[in-house]
Amino acid sequence: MRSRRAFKSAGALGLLALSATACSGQASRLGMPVPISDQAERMLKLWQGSWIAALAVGVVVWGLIIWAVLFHRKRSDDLPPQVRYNMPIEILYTAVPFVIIGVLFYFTARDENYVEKTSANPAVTVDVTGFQWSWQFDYKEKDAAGQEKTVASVVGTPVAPNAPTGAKPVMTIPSGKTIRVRLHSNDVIHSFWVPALLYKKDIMPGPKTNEFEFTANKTGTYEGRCAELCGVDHSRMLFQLRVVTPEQYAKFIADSKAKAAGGVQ
Ligand SMILES: [Cu+2]
Repeated sequence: MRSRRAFKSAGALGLLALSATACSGQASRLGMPVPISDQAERMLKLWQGSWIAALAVGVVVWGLIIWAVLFHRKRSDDLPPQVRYNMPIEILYTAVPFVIIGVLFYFTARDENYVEKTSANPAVTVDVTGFQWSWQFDYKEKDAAGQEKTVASVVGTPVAPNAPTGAKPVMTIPSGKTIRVRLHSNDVIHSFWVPALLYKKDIMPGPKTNEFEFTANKTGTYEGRCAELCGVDHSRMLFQLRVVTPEQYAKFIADSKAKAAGGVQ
């Protein structure tokens, strides 16, 4: 009787802990930052879904362990009934892991296809070049002849993490538009990482140009960094992603064009 009561209160405590976690937004993201793009939101859902699946498996396993501990303790020196080969149970615990893997695989493949999808005509194309040890952002536009040209360019220098605002190179992009990022390197492998995008991708030197697209849905300034140890000043390879309204972005490009035109004279 006493053990049954202990079992019940342990269960109630577990439920309480679970619901307390679900109430706060930070905890419900399970360690992930606030997502700022459509793709990041999808990835957060995959992450949360995987945790729910893992927790469900955990609850069954913990329940079985607690049940065995409470109700099948050693009570005498008699050997318990000796059984072997319970076919239904053996089939069950062979089949169930396959079902779990199948479900996780399905959602992972579905969301990976969504996140890695590229479109024929992205609204903005940025050539991102990682170099030892900073970043260059080149904004590309097609002219009337369909020829690509650079309409704005930002080149950074290595900075300390506590550098004053403005020291880090800034990648400016409009919200609500499809952004194509093309990754280039002339020296070693770097990795483009903005935690708020819940995404990072390696930058390969040589002919391979990695690409990805995203649509930001929250304006603001977000930290970015290199996520591939690329040399002595790797930790100073910092930048910022600034998501602005389409009007502010148009002004940013117009200002850069005006500046470039002024420089030619
Ligand atoms: Cu790097």
